[in-house]
Amino acid sequence: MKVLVLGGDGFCGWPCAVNLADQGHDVLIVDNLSRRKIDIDLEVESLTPIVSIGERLKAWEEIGGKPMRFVHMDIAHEYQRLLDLLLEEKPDSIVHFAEQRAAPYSMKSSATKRYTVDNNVNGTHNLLAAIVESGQDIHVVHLGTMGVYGYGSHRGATIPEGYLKVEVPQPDGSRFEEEILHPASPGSVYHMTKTLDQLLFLYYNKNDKVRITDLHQGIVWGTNTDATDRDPRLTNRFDYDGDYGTVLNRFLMQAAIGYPLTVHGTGGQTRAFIHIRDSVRCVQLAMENPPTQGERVKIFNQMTESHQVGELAKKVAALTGAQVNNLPNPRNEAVENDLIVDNRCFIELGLNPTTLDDGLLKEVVEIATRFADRCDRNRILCTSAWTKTQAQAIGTAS
Ligand code: NAD
Ligand code: USQ
Repeated sequence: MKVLVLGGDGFCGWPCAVNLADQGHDVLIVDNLSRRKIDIDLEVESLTPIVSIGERLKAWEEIGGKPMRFVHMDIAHEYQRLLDLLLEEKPDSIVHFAEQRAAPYSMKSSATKRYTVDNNVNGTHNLLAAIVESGQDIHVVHLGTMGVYGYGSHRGATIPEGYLKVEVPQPDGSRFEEEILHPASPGSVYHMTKTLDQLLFLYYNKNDKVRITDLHQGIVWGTNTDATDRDPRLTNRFDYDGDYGTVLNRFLMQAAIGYPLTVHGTGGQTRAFIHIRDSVRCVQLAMENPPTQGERVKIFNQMTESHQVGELAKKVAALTGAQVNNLPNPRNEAVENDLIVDNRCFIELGLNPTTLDDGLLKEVVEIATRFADRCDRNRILCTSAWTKTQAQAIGTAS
């Protein structure tokens, strides 16, 4: 298949693009390199040294990988170029990773809130409008988030794959059944943009029959895949800082450098997780199993297991001897939540889940240890507060 990978220079996008090329697909990466620019603005760097996109592609070809191409483009603000690209390339599928993805970054200031909404909502809408204007039948595989369902109480109910069956009571006492999009309950401006994406998909699928698969992905951990391990120049990025680092990779990296594990509050939040190797495999499975013409948006829960953050910290501490530090929570989130998730769609498509095992956890600690001298310890704490109350709690209120 010919596939455009939007955001193919990022943490999930790069190993995904490499995997699709490795599977014989014809891959064109589109990225505006905004993630690298945000690192410059924040004065942090990936813990792993990453080479430029040009060097990445050269390295991939040099080791015999099927060549990939790259187009530097901002999909949120270069509509005509995006449309022209679709008309010229006529892709079968487009995998869409190209969004600002960090909740703490989205909550830093009005400027980052507005940037996140503008970038994410415009980018997704431009893509859908361009597909319709191009007159082509292109399958969109979008990376959404488990966070659209929210992290409050689900009262022990299993979270379905996108759609919820509801019974609607009528004034005359009768009832009817309907299947609706699961109610959205975003926990940050970033997560809110993903709930807005869902409505854009619902509309363009209903009105224009655009074929869409929306992957509600959990927190991705790990760094490399078998393919990105083949040459040091293919190494994936490893975010550890308080804005972009995600919880499990942060704990593993903190353990590696002897920094007490930064558990927010009691650590009672439960989240869904998936290893980068499974993330890459899921995207491939979704792309190779598109919905049929006229089928509603396919929604998959792209996660393999759920864990409470505090329990994860204990597990990492037991494995490495790290200390655990319970810090005031900078986020406006429930003290604890339940999270039972239906992920049958991917299992039925043949996913064999990689679960949290000591070997894989140690592998991340080893990578972090190797690059420990690249870590700026001053950038580890999460300083982005959700509200004034949270800012006071963490001591950053002005
Ligand atoms: P990332 O920031 O590492 O990668 C995103 C890439 O998109 C970057 O290379 C960036 O430069 C590019 N990009 C952003 N806006 C763009 C624009 N307007 N035009 C062109 N390129 C643009 O993020 P990631 O961790 O790889 O996440 C990728 C996607 O997966 C995101 O949509 C995110 O919401 C989703 N996701 C990530 C995780 C995770 O744990 N990392 C979990 C669930 C879902
Ligand atoms: N947390 C800590 N200590 C830390 C960092 C985080 O206790 O040092 C806690 C947070 O308070 C939160 C949980 O860990 O309760 C998860 O935080 P996170 O930063 O790992 O994940 P999140 O903000 O939810 O965002 C990440 C990705 C995002 C993706 C989302 C999937 O950055 O792109 O959409 O995971 S999900 O969490 O399933 O919504």
